[in-house]
Amino acid sequence: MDNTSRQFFKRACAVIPGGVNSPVRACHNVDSLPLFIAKGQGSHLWDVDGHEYVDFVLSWGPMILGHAEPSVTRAVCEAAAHGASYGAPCPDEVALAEEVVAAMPSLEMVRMVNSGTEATMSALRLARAVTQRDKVLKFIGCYHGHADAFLAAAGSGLATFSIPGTPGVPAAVVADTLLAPYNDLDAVEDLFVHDGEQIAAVIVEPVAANMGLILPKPGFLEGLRALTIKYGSLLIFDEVITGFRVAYGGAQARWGIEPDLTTFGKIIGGGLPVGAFGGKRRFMERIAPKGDVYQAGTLSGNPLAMAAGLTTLHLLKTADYDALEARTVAFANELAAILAAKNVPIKVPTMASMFCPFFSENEVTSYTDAKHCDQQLFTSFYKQMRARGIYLAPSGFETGMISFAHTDDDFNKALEAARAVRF
Ligand code: KE4
Repeated sequence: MDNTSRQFFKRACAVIPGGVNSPVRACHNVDSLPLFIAKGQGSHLWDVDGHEYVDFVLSWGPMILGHAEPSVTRAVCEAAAHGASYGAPCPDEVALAEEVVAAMPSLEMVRMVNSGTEATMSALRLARAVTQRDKVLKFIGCYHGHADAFLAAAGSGLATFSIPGTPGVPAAVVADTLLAPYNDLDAVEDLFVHDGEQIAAVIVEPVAANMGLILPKPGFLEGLRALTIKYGSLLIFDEVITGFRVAYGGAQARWGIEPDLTTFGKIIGGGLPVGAFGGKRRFMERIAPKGDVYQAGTLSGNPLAMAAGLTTLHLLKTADYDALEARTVAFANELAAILAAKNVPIKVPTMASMFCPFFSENEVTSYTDAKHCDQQLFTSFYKQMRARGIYLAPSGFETGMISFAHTDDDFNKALEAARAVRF
């Protein structure tokens, strides 16, 4: 068993809340202890006990090229040899900003930050300043990082007001956060009819990946674009996961929709801490020091993270996303067939190189649907797959990720492990 992980976890729990630096890593949702990872290489991870795994988490998205990709590693090492951070502009932050802007027609400028949370927090502040409105509309089950305004839960009954989703968030802060079910355009229209003149922005995961993987219904994103234009609100696409994952140009390229602001994270840092938010010049030039909307960060644009992100995007620009998607679909379909043969309710939707095993009879189109999936079956599946060297996201409310480094052997090993699962 994972004795060394167990020992590390015991030590960690003495000095780190819950023994982890981000809650989902604690594996509470799957009644397991976290594995402490010693190294990653390509599509594989090794834990501190020497066990090898095929990795379908990929650090929750960033590692689309696989772990320790040689060019990315070399770029980071070379940058590190010149110093880790200057607190001053460096050439690579200009180059990375140019690459991100060039990737999406909706972008004219971006600001680098250090996480997706910072990106969405800053984008909301900008939207509120630009529109001089306070309310933000988000979708139940979508996650945009842990800034207070987004940690809202649905109020009781039919009330559209939100209540704090966690202690420490003042009710006043989420009073301006409106909630609607994902894929429910009628609910969004009702909120706009009622509050439209006060809504600064709608923020949405164009493909929801934080309640399992839920695709937008036909017309949903287009409807959000039309409503935000009609009422003078900004549309924020949170592409922290989908950016450079579902296409080089992100979900906005796949759906042909230009949001007003876009937030990024994960892939644009190549595994190092990077986030970004961007949009048209008329919006972004409101950001200090050009404009009057304050936003800052000591390590924003630091040379190491920029080198990792820039090298990653350079490699992705010529990568075959269609081939990766085809491999993902083939794997997910075979996985669904194997599990269905075990007489369990199973759906395995995909989007580009993302997949998600929902133990459900029905298609999952909202957080309510996702909550009705059988989490006990997921936990049993997770544990048996991990015991056979397959490293899945430790929650039925996360999404599986596939990299350009995954091989046929990796897929066959995962399918073989799934065949051996007993429910
Ligand atoms: P970070 O602050 O964790 O870099 O990004 C927040 C964020 C923003 N927007 C979306 C769509 C996101 O998915 C995230 C973070 N994703 C989760 C995994 N689903 C991070 C994993 C974790 O919290 O440890």
